[in-house]
Amino acid sequence: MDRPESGEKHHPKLPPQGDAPGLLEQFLPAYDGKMVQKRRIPRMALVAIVLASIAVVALVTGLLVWHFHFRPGKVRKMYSGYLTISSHTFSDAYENYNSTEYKELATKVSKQLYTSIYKQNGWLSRYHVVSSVQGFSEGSDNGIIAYYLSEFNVRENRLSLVEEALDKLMVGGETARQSRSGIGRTTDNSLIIVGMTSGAVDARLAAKNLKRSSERLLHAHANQTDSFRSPGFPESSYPSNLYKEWQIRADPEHRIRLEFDVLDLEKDCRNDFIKVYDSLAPTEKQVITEKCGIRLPGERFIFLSSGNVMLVTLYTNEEKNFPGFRAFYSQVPGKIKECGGELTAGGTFTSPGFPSHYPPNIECVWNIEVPQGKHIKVKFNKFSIHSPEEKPLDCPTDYLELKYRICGEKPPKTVYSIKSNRATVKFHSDMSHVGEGFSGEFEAFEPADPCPGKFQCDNDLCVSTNLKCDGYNDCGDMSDERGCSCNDTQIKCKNGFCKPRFWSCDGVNDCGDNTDEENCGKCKASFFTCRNGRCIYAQKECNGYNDCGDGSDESQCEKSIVVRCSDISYKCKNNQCISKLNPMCDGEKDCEDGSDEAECKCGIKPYKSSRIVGGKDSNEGEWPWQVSLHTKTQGHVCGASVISNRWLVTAAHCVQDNEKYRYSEPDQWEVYLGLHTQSETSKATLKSVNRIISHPRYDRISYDNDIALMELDSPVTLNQNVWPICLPEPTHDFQTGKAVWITGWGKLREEIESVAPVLQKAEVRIINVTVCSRLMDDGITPRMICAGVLSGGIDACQGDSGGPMSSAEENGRMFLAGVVSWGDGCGRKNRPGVYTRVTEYRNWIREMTGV
Ligand SMILES: *[C@@H]1O[C@H](CO)[C@@H](O)[C@H](O)[C@H]1NC(C)=O
Ligand SMILES: *[C@@H]1O[C@H](CO)[C@@H](O)[C@H](O)[C@H]1NC(C)=O
Ligand SMILES: *[C@@H]1O[C@H](CO)[C@@H](O)[C@H](O)[C@H]1NC(C)=O
Ligand SMILES: *[C@@H]1O[C@H](CO)[C@@H](O)[C@H](O)[C@H]1NC(C)=O
Ligand SMILES: [Ca+2]
Repeated sequence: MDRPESGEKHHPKLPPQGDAPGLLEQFLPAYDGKMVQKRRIPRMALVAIVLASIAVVALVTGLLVWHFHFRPGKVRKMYSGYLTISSHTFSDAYENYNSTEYKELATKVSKQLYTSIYKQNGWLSRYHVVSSVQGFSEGSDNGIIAYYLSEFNVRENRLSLVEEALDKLMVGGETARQSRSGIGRTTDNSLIIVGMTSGAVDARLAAKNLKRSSERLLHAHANQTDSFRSPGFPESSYPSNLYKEWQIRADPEHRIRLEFDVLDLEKDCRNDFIKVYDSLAPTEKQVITEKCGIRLPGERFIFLSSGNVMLVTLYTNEEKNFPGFRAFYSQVPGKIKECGGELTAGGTFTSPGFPSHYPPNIECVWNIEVPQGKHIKVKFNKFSIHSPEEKPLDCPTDYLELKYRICGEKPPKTVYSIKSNRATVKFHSDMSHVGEGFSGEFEAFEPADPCPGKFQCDNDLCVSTNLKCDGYNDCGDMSDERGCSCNDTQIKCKNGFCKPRFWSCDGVNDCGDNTDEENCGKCKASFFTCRNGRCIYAQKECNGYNDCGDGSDESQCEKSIVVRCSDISYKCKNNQCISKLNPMCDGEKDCEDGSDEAECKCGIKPYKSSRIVGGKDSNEGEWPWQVSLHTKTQGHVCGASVISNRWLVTAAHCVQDNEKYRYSEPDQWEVYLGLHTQSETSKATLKSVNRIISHPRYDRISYDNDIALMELDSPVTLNQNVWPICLPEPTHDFQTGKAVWITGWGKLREEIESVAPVLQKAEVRIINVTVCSRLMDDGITPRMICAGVLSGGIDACQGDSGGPMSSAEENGRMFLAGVVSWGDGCGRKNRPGVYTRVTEYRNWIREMTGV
């Protein structure tokens, strides 16, 4: 049998950190706009007034009664936006909120906002509470842009009137910065306001119990990256009920580049979230993005502003606090080189700023021309353009215009062909909500033979002919899987598709018509299938009683209740067993003693990916538990996983002696932690091995118990590139059909030349054990787990023996589901890979290492 191959890369890089900027409580300048006018009252009128007063009191009393009983409640609403002021010239003093200039202008702006804008409209002045200035920035023509925040206390039934009135105030909308329509223009020394925008602020921010604080960062720098982080990060979780702002500025004619390397917030965006604005004020109209949860492998959280300011906010609620985030910012030139141009012959083009998210408010035009007589084909390897949920197809906000507007998410390798030798491609983004952008390739093709030597999909993609009828949707539109006759490694779906046999009975409907999931020994509908094969009424699942006999009906519940212990129920430190599926480190305290969440400093990718490379290469720092095991004479030979600062898990077959090499001896090995590219070992942490513990029952013939432990000679410092993966408890269930990741450089002892320079990754799916065993000639023991590659071409990836099979659980945390052992790994699509089932060795690992 072949040794398996698997691959994932990982390589961290820490950007330079700037000084943490000072924090200050921000006080809203209180401005009472109501002018008190004194008037002399003639004596004679007094009597009348007293009488009238009595009437008024009676009336008011009546009104108050009405008010308390019938009057609709008031709601606090915040609006914000900016004013463009042409009568002042920007200077650095306006950046410092302590300066006299700042304070004077801020007072003036708040005052004038009330007197010459809100007061012009009765609804607005009636409900206005206070307005404040959030900051100033450079406007065009030496002017100043003032960002404001206004609070209104509005009767509920008047909300729409206030909103309407505010909308009418808008001058110039998006183009307010250039607008000359002149509101509030006066002749005295008041400000000349030439433009205004206004929009609602996220209603959650109006919540009253928030601790509000803001941090005004100094300027971003051109060749320097500065950072900021959520309060307490990384030592402790962020506080509850927080609302915090960070203002970022850059020089005029520059943009701000913002990158989150760590983001670990509560999963539910209604509770905790960050927002990034293309403004200094938190107006919904200029939200670039809203994020919560965990940054997933390969997700790029890099954003660009349209102008020279940006605002980042963090909102948290009372419950469930998580580590938070860290972000880096710098300034980049305003002109983006990837925006438009003349393209000829063939090549690539990307959305502006790619691989950052594209900035708001930008338009780019490319003119493509290929030789006369040929046509143009554009293939997108990445396509993600924001489209509003309510109108996903019209692309009213952001779009790429080829033959027509396209937006939304398209699968990799989406192709558009243009029946002409010229094309104009236009990209447009509006003022809010951005996407990851696109990366496209274009080429000329002969209209008569669009796919020389290859199979042409219905969607115009060309794929290698041996991908036809292999059960994988290589075209993206299934056209390579139609009209096939299946061979004996495949199952024939009723709808005509062929699928690899190993996808049957894994709970995932691969055929599309469920053929592959029929006859799998499942109980009928309305019954629950126990792990021991018994069928019980579905209502008996999660009722607190062990109806199956093996506990499986009480082991996968959403809520945790204390149950009788069984082999498959999770046991807390206090020996109570609970009914929840995989409760360990899922972010919720399930055991009364909290032991399920006690040791969870594992399995997150704590840090940044600074270099984005296409295809199957990993990003740096994506798999910080991945280890490269070198021997002194052969270089890289096996993978391993970090499980603590002292211990690694690898495969037993990596540490067996043969005629030539003494792999079982610690002094043969060099351990590289935090390595990304094999040629850059100098950037990784090098350790020696103190001790190797191979599993005593490892079987060289069957590869049973293919697991070993390595102790480092000294503890490694955990950092963004070196971080332990979580070990699953024996009761942890990695369900059949679940997608997991394998990683490695793919070099095998036997084939030294085949090493992949950059850590590779591949998504694989867990295969039904019974099915796998049948396919692998009964070579599968209960201590093994099979997985097959999910997608990709023939050479999707290669892996290393001993490397991790990483499974992202509920809250994004990674668990070590398997150790790459044998089989075809992900090198070939039509054979499964076999992995050591780590849950079987949890107690052994604890005994040997204390981890
Ligand atoms: C503003 O004043 C406060 C208090 O006097 C001080 O702590 C802070 O550093 C000042 N900030 C700037 C940017 O000058
Ligand atoms: C930044 O670096 C580039 C090239 O390294 C250099 O040309 C430029 O002058 C630098 N800018 C600043 C502000 O130091
Ligand atoms: C069955 O078909 C697949 C996909 O075309 C191919 O890779 C495999 O080699 C075939 N197997 C046999 C036994 O012919
Ligand atoms: C695996 O497949 C067998 C039949 O091939 C079926 O009895 C069993 O329930 C399946 N297991 C799972 C976990 O789906
Ligand atoms: Ca838990």
